[in-house]
Amino acid sequence: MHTEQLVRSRAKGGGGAQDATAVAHPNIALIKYWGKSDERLFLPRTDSLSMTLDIFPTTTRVRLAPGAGHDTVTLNGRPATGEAERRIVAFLELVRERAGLAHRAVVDTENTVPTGAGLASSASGFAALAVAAAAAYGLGYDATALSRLARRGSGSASRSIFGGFALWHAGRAGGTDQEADLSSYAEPVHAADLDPALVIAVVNAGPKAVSSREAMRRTVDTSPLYEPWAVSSKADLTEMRAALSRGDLEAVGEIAERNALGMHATMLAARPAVRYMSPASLTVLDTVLQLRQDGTPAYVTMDAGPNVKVLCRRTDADRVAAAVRTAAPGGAVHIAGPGEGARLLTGDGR
Ligand code: 2P0
Repeated sequence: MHTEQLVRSRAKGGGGAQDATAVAHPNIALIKYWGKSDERLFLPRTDSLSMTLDIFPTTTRVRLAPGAGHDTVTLNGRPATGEAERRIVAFLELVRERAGLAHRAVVDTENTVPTGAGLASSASGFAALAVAAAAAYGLGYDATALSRLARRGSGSASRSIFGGFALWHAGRAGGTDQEADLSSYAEPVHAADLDPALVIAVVNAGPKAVSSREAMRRTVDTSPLYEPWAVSSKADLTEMRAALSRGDLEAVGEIAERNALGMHATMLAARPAVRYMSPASLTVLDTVLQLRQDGTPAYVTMDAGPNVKVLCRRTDADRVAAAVRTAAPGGAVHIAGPGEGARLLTGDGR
């Protein structure tokens, strides 16, 4: 019997916890996910690789509500509305279809990411929701199946199922939906003796002008630099895996920096251009270059926003954070290390 059929028959027997709470952390990609080959199934164009953080957890409780006519979703104590609510309800629909159960749910999410920190809360959010909802509805999924499920809420959430470093396989679009869906999931990657830190410089807490979903779509559709980046990202990943396995922080940083700046180049060449870098971002980039020239291994990565994440040794993190604070006063600076994967806190609501 196929795993998902097995799981479904178990759920029909009422094996779900009915009430489950899970926690997950954000992740920062060192090899970026930028562009989809299938928007409906959330299949990325390229493989990506990230570090899960040990700060800013999201905690999500899912309780089945037999007899309720709709899902009730609360984010940080307030009813979810608009796009956020729509995405969570669509995700619950997928879980219900898999479980063969029609019960609506009550979802409570507490996000500790400071507002506007520029860290996609969708990664920790959908990882925590996937783990809690799978337990509540009795799917009985292993970590790989949870990673595939989390991917359907937000691509980067597939990586937050795992702690430390995680590689998300792009998989193969085409074929049947089930074949395509099964082909794309994350898995942990071993990194030898790296002791890394990510110093997160929040230079602008305002909302972003273009969502990452729209920006990556526009880049794939219109940027002449997209395909060259996708090709070079493949080579970056191979080199990154080798650098991680030998614990070479300088190489990890160099590869991560060029991969991220290359991704931003693809967006700058999109029509119309998407530009997330601000003058304050460039100031932090200059500071990191200076740190490097002065002998501290420190490397930047940036996502779909102006904030800058600096990869360095944990022993250098306080010094790097101080330099960044001086260069970009007024913004918050956070220091993160490698964190744990998503996990269930309670499976039965007790
Ligand atoms: C990443 N980002 O690899 C890349 C780099 C932003 C820049 O994953 O459309 O919120 O929900 O799959 O996962 C942000 O995109 O997008 C992201 P969807 P997601 O971390």
